[in-house]
Amino acid sequence: MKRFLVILLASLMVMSFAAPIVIKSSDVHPHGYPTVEAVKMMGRIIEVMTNGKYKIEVYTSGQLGDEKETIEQTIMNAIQMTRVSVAPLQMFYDPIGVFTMPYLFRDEDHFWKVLEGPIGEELLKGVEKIGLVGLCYYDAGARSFYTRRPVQKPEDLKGMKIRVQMNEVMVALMQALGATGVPMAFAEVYTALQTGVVDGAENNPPSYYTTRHFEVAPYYCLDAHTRIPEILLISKAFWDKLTPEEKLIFKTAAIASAQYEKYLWKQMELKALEEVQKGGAKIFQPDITAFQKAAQSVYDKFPQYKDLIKRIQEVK
Ligand code: GTR
Repeated sequence: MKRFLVILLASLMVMSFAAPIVIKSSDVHPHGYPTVEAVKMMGRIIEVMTNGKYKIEVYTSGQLGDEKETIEQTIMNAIQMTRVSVAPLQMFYDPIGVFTMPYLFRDEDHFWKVLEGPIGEELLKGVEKIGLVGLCYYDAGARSFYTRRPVQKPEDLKGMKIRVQMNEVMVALMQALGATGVPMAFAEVYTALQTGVVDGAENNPPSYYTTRHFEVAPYYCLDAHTRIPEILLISKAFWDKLTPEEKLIFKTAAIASAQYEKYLWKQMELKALEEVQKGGAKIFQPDITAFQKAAQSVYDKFPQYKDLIKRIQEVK
């Protein structure tokens, strides 16, 4: 009995005093942004449920690099997690690029039915081929143009240089609209807009607001051309070392964090639209069908997505 107690006490001490295994997680956004807060919340759940064995440290505002770089670091397990847009992930795993097609989803409800249904699951699973495990998707609303000069219809974009994410579909979309897509890291966009290296960019209201891009590109045309989800990725090399029970804890915590992110997102979206207007931005609600028509030719350029697109459209 005494021996048993000694062993029990000794193992309890190991559990509570062993240094936690630190999981480095990257995000290009600052503290307070929904994706960042969601990953922190996931970390708290994991810490409690594993008795402090794991601890997630979120490195914000692109401290660890841009999205392409942090995807590479996560594949190599130099960092363990990264939260990115699926747009730059297309370079590594092409099928997921289907989610960057313009006007792919009928509305928000359709978007979540696809992401949380078999197609979303299949593409999350697909990233295992490149050494990553997809934990969950996060909301990123819809992306729209913001420019230094007003844009109200597709023709207004003609000849403009528009910063895009590192993604082929976005470059093709700009071409279809008569503009030139300039792929560039997120952190460089403010200066590029300020100095006129680009005439505009495109993003959702929370990103437009927190980056303060509205100060240098004050015309926001809500054409909602894409609905590109965020994705939370963990290194497969790290994942494979977890026990089945730990994997379940991580997955459950990720799903909980996704629910939390969706809730934070809704609040942030409203706040962002209010704040950018207070800061001088002019919001324009265009005739979306004109943009939709102009974007149509992008579909011929990506025949590899034909089957997936058909399946996505069939989701009711
Ligand atoms: C944001 C997204 C980021 C990043 C950024 C960009 O909406 O949350 O992950 O992809 O857009 O445009 O680079």
